[in-house]
Amino acid sequence: MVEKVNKIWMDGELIPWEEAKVHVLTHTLHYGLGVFEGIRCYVLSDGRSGIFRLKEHIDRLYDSALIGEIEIPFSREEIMEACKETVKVNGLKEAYIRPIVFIGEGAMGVHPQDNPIHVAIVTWRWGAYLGEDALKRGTRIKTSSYIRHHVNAMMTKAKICGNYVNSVLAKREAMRLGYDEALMLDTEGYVAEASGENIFMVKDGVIKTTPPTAILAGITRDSVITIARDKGYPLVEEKFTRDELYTADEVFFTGTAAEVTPIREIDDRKIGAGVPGPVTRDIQETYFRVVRGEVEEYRHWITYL
Ligand code: PPE
Repeated sequence: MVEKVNKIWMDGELIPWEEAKVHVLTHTLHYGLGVFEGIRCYVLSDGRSGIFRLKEHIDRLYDSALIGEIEIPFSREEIMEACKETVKVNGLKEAYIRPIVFIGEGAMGVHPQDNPIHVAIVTWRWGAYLGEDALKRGTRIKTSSYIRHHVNAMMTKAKICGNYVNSVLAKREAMRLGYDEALMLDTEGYVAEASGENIFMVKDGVIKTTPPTAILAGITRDSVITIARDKGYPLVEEKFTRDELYTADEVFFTGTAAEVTPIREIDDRKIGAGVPGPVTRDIQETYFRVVRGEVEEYRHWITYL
């Protein structure tokens, strides 16, 4: 359950949590065309709070809106300021920030005509996405019976609300079968991503991640690619299959919510020694130092509250 906070930003105003409601004829509720983001704000090691890669998330929100032909009635600066304001007004030092842009009530039918565009920003405390234990010991995943979207069926570069029906179905199936997360393949059968995370593998010292074609181009994915390359690890963006993952030395997830989560088992096969490997641990440890503002060279990724 999301822990309630005092205020939600809606259409330019901070309003009480209980009043942030929508009409049942909200177009997005019926047809799924809306766009959103997921951003984290961390307590930094100097005691201040900082939002990680706020600009990149807001830029992606606008890209998603462009892909979905939704015109956001606020400037990027206004939305960034509103994200900061919403965390502050709720007295949160650490938070998950969820901006959502949706089409309101007016016309029905798949053509949204000139229905109003609404923007809301919600903040709450959100701990480890796949659990604290998963961060330390690794998570267990299963190849899904659902495949990820074909690139011309859904726009995979956009974080569109309706895209997530596929994620919900896959996640439910994986959990019902006793796993923590779903590994999703693309329409050609190659590894794509998970219901809410990108995936990386390590084999013989080389890091591989899926090319950003049929996946959401994760901002954590980008941070990890940058960190890994700066550390001197060879890294390629290349297609790979599920059996290549089975025989990898290490596999891990990246995501704003999931951060860097090691994967210890895929389809009941242990990955490597069945515990987080040295490359995963190195990157995870650095990632947590980076988001807490401890690494000078990446401090420009942080927006101080
Ligand atoms: N793929 C998908 C499908 C996805 O939803 C996410 C984020 C990622 C990759 C990683 O992207 P990034 O956060 O930019 O590194 N998933 C968000 C929503 C999770 C949810 O359950 O809600 C998130 O991590 O915030």
